[in-house]
Amino acid sequence: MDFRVLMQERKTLIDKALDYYLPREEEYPQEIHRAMRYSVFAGGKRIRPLLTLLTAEIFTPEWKRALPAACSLELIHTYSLIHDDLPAMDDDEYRRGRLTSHKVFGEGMAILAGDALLTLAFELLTDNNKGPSEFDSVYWQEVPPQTKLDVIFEIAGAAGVRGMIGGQVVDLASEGKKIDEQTLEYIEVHKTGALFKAAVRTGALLAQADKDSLRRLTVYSSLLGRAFQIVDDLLDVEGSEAKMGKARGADAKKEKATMVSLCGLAEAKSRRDQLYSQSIQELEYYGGKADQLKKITRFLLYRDY
Ligand code: GRG
Repeated sequence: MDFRVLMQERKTLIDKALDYYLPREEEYPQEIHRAMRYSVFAGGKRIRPLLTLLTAEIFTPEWKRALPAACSLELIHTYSLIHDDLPAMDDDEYRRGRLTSHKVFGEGMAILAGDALLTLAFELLTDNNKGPSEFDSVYWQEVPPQTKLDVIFEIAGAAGVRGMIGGQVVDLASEGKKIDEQTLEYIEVHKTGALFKAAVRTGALLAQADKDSLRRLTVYSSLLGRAFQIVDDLLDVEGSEAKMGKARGADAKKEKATMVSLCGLAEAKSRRDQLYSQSIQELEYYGGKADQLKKITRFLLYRDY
């Protein structure tokens, strides 16, 4: 199947599942449910859940079992963006071309919406709800309990202080300071890379991949996470403003240390290229079965938005 058609199909499935898992807007207290849905359905690319599904697809036709876990990663990602935009952190007014959560709902509600998305993610991962929906009955109940525990451990670690939060802490502490490349790498590997790694490993765990595959895919996703962050830095200098829905130059304005500001544009691109080919090499072992994962890797690292 054509890559773009497949991506759209998977994205539609992810959106339907997210809609099912999130509380209805009409449910009391409505304000928090509106805030949660406002940010989850704000035009995100769904990269992390797509990576989970495409990784599982290498190993099993039962890849839909990975859907609840894939969605939990998108909920955690959305929470991190809501909190990152707050005045106490990056203080951003716009994201994806729309007002940020605290600008629409107020700071208190934005904090709570982030908290609620994070906790809902773990509710999803532990849920044994035997409801009538395909999203309850098919996709999660058949996963062995030990695998569920492994996935919960994986995702909690990636979201926590040894993962994304750790990266955000060092990022916050580095504001306004000159940082070296090692510190920048720590920030990137943890702040951005941890969820990427968890997304891929979660797909592999749920598909019962063996230890060698887990090791190979851990290397692949670490390289992808690092390259993704470099691309994020490149887009802030050369991305399409129309497609990104935001102005370029935010990093320079905030005097943020990025791979571009530290090494220059040409070197940042050369590192992206190197990381790309190394990451693809890790997937060669799977031949055609990893074609879609290879294509999304190329798309993510060579896009202009
Ligand atoms: C507040 C605990 C806490 C953590 C925040 C991820 C993060 C940590 C902050 C986001 C800051 C940022 C812009 C990082 C660069 C890489 C990144 C995560 C970009 C956004 O991810 P995409 O492109 O976003 O997947 P969409 O909009 O497609 O969902």
